[in-house]
Amino acid sequence: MKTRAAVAFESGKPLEIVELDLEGPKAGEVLIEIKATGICHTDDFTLSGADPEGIFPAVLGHEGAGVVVEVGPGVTSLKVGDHVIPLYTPECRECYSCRSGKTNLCTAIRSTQGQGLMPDGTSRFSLKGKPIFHYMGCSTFSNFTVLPEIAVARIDAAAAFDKVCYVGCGVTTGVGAVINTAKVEIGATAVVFGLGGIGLNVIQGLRLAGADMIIGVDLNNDKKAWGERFGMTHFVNPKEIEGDIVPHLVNLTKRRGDLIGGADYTFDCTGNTTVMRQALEASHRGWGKSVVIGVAGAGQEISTRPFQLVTGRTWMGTAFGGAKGRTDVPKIVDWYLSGKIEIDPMITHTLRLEDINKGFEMMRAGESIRSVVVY
Ligand code: NAD
Ligand code: AHE
Ligand code: ZN
Repeated sequence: MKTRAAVAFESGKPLEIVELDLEGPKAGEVLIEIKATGICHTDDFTLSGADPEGIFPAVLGHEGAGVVVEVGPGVTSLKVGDHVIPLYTPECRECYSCRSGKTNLCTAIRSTQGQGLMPDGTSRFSLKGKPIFHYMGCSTFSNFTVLPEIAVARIDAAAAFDKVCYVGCGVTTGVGAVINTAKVEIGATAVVFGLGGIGLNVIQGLRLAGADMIIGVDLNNDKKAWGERFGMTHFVNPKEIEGDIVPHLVNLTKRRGDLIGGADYTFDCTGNTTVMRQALEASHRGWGKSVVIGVAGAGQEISTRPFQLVTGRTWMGTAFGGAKGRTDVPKIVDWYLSGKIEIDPMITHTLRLEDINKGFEMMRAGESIRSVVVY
């Protein structure tokens, strides 16, 4: 069949809208009509050429929602007409990692996924007979895409595609980082660095978990109102304070009777390795947990004095908010439907596929929180 897609032919170049050939689903796979897709900073990261796994030409996009239109042989858990969210972190429930119960990082198809291929080692997309690569196993910047059954979550059909597509990455990553990874408790203090599409979801996750003090840090003052909208209690622009940001935050989080200060939890949502260090060092001696969410480019490394860890801070990271996709994504969609979490106000722009490059530009300029493309 044919599918309209925004293709990344080369790193650093705008996406091009073309009609691709798409092979139907093979055994264990499903064909999905994507109805809407968000644009995440990670799509731009890969497009920029900074992703060690970046491979071109490819159909990017990993934050989608749609409908199953065909199932391949052997598919048992999905049927035509199901409303679904593609999962860049699948959940096979059979691999060693899934069975461990200790992680959401299913390993069943990770190696082919990282090579832009389906589990059988081939691509379903092509143009004039030449293969076009998949991306993060999802390729939601195509109107139709093929996914393995284990990488698809069935969701409530009452949920609007142009809103819950955001659960495919940003919402789950931010809220999940708080609940699944950091396991924040009622009354905690927290600092969130970077108030974009991920950071604001960390903030609403902290509100949901009952944190007392939620400090947002961003270089863009426009993000103050955004953070407050979802539960942020204090805002810091590092460019507008005297001196170093770390002692400033440590002092701000000092509670009565505490001689040293520091946040119980900190989250990096920038991908900047200097910020990651600041986040660790702003967490409390003895018990502070600092969660790396941001994705840093090829060759970049983090550093700190080991003493920071010797004195009881924990540096940790999270992918997809520690969520087990087929189990947790339907629940997060239900939280949205019941009003437990918000999505609509964060979707600042809704675009047609032809305008997808404008969505990237607005994200780079800090003008959008989430742009969603509808097909
Ligand atoms: P975004 O562009 O919407 O937001 C980034 C925010 O960080 C912006 O508000 C920007 O002003 C702010 N910022 C940039 N540099 C800063 C600095 N030095 N100090 C303070 N604030 C700064 O991006 P997003 O979609 O929210 O994604 C954020 C990061 O999370 C990206 O690196 C993305 O690749 C990553 N990500 C990771 C996962 C995961 O599973 N770990 C999932 C989704 C996204
Ligand atoms: N491919 C990159 C890393 C990119 C990365 O860290 N991806 C996150 C999801 S970001 C979503 O917006 C992730 O899930 N990672 C776990 C995994 O298995 O890919 C690199 O550095 O090679
Ligand atoms: Zn993402």
